[in-house]
Amino acid sequence: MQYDIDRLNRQLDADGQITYVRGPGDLVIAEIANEAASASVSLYGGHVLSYRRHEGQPVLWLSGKSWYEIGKPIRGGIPVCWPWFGAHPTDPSLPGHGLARIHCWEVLEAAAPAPGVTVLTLGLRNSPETLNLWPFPFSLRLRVTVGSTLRLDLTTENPGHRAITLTQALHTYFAISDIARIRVEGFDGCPFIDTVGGANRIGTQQGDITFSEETDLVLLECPGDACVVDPGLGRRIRIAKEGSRSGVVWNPWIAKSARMPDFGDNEYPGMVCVETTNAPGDEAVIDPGQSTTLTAIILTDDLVSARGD
Ligand code: TA6
Repeated sequence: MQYDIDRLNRQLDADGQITYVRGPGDLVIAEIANEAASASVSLYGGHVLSYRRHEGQPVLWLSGKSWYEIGKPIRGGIPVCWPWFGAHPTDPSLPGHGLARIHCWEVLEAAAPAPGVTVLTLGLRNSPETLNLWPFPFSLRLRVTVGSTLRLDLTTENPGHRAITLTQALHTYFAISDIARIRVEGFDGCPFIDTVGGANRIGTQQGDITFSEETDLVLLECPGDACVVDPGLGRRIRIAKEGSRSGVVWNPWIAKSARMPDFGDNEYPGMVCVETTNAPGDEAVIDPGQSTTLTAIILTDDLVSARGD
């Protein structure tokens, strides 16, 4: 897709709160800044790359080794995994985590509805290329709301005559102080599938999730909020959601990091994924003419507790 940056900056700048620039790999990036926060969004992949409140620290993690190349996913930020999560259920030759994050999205709308709030809406529709990957017509919209919180609404409309079944994720990479010092709250008592090494071991989460090795958990029956508690950075990151009863918590640790060319060998301590999903077992089914929305709301607040954690 060719972008007319001058037109974008003239017509879709949200009253001057969005500037479109050419970034790494010549990808077009929407740089968002208002009185509350700043963010950046790659039009390739519909991919939120960064977010921070002015008084806060960066919330999202990006690999220093990420690709910025059409056809390859960006490593970090908030990849849009759609219309399947993980490997394709029947054809392993198809792109992992679906097609949305490796296609160029168009800018549908840009608005500044209130002080300290900027809304950027991106769209992706079926094309001959997507139909080769996934044989269904679709209209996908990602609404990114940047303010004192970061909100993503991923809406799929089914314009076709057949029901469609999605697995999907807002695959958020959070910036943390040290994977060995943080914990993830919100999944106590939830059934999980441990997918490390393809074992797919079933279990039930006991208490908070902490990390001492590669961790790759698909958690089910978890409609509530999750929270990354980071004593090192003195903050909590809360992840609220709508349209999801599942989640994924992932850190590649040492060996898997070394196997990923777009992930630095020593980067794993500084990130954790807490993903807002419709994972397998929590699929979204959309009847003809209907739509479904997956929402993630990210809030940060300072860590103040009697325990001093
Ligand atoms: O969400 C966890 C996961 O499915 C991991 O298994 C790991 O593969 C990660 O996603 C990253 O996948 P990617 O295709 O972006 O390398």
